[in-house]
Amino acid sequence: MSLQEKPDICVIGLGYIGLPTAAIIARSGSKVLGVDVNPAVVETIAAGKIHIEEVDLDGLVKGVVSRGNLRTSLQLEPSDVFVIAVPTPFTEGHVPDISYVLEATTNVAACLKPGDIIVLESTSPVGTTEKMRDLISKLRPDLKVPGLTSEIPDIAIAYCPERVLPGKILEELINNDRSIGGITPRCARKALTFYKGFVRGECVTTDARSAEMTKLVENAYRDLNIAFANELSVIADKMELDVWEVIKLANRHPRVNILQPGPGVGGHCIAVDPWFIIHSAKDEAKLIKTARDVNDGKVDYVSKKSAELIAKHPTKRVACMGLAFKANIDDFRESPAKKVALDLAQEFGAQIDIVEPFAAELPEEFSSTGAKLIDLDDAIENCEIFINLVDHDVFKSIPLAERAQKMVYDTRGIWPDQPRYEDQALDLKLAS
Ligand code: SAJ
Repeated sequence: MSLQEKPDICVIGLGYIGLPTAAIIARSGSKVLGVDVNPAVVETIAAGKIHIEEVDLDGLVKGVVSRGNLRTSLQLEPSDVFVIAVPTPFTEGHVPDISYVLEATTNVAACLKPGDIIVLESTSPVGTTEKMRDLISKLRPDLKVPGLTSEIPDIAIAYCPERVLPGKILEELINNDRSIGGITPRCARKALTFYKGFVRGECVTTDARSAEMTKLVENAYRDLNIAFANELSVIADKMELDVWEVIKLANRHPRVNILQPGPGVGGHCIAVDPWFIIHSAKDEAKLIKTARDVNDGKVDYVSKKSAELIAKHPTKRVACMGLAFKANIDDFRESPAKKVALDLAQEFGAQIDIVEPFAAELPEEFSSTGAKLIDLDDAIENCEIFINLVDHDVFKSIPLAERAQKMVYDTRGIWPDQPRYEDQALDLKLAS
């Protein structure tokens, strides 16, 4: 695509969702313009490279950029479809912040022409798509907008949340079913035609508000189920039971499927989205709020329990295993593992070593703590206490023979055959 050629589709926001989406659409043959406010992101992608880690994304982006199907810019250009995939964080007091969505909408409004389709993919509080519509109507009184005209509207506006799992984004972008919520049924039909161009999963149409709530509900559902597992793990500790064994056995029931406990819930979705529901229905969202509290509380619980173990052994070197918010990715945002490791590094300084195969260096926050990033073999050779925080495959594959003598606090249950450190201490005492 030459610089002058009009794009078919503009994707606004080139992050974990926007970039893979832009690349997949470009692969299907459309001319895509990816737009981002960050010049470094725009330049990196223009050079056929990527600024995030995601399976197979590098090759895909390189291919579509070199074929001229994806180019990038800081500025929007007129096109037929606008896909908005910008962040929707929350502010102080867990209040949803949709300012990036409204800013993107303002920019889109300036480019619109009759026949265009605008789709919001960002996770958003219920009512956001209608707010976009109202903003467009205000900025472009020349256009007939859906829901506010008795005639056939000039444009279509819809909400279609992404539901892809980091680490499997490309696969899930194509194969997952999609909910497409139109401001009107006509809007939903228009957006459906667009998504059918690159999605293999079933695309189900609905209204915009239901689609917005569906996305929030999906992540709140998972948060709640993880909270159940995390609460069980704390109860099991108190009752001196092995939570992994209990869950494994309970899951043999045909209608029971308990998730896995861990050091808390991280990432920028599951720990965030339930707050959008709580914000809209504070008095009613009791379970959802409790789940958030349980999962956030688990991080502090793990920090405290780890600190107690380390304090008992002031001369032993400690390996904190992992910083990522979940297995096999390099994403440390809102990571419970990083929070625990930082708590321990701040309290115990140079006694703490960190093993994170997905990091080239420790995040900035660790700089004054004295903790060091070491490799796995160094940890196996020199550390006596292991605090397992992330279930990376490379950690799971360490054979028992290489770790049998370690004291382990395994918050992810990655080494089911590991002697529990209380028993191990007892065994060692009996043996001596
Ligand atoms: N976790 C546990 N125990 C489990 C499962 C997960 O402790 O049994 C933890 C993880 O370690 C991580 C956090 O929960 O810290 C979230 O991880 P995740 O794999 O459950 O989800 P995300 O945040 O990577 O992606 C979620 C997905 N939502 C659902 O599964 C309902 C994904 O499909 C969404 O697209 C994504 O949020 C999003 O963007 O909203």
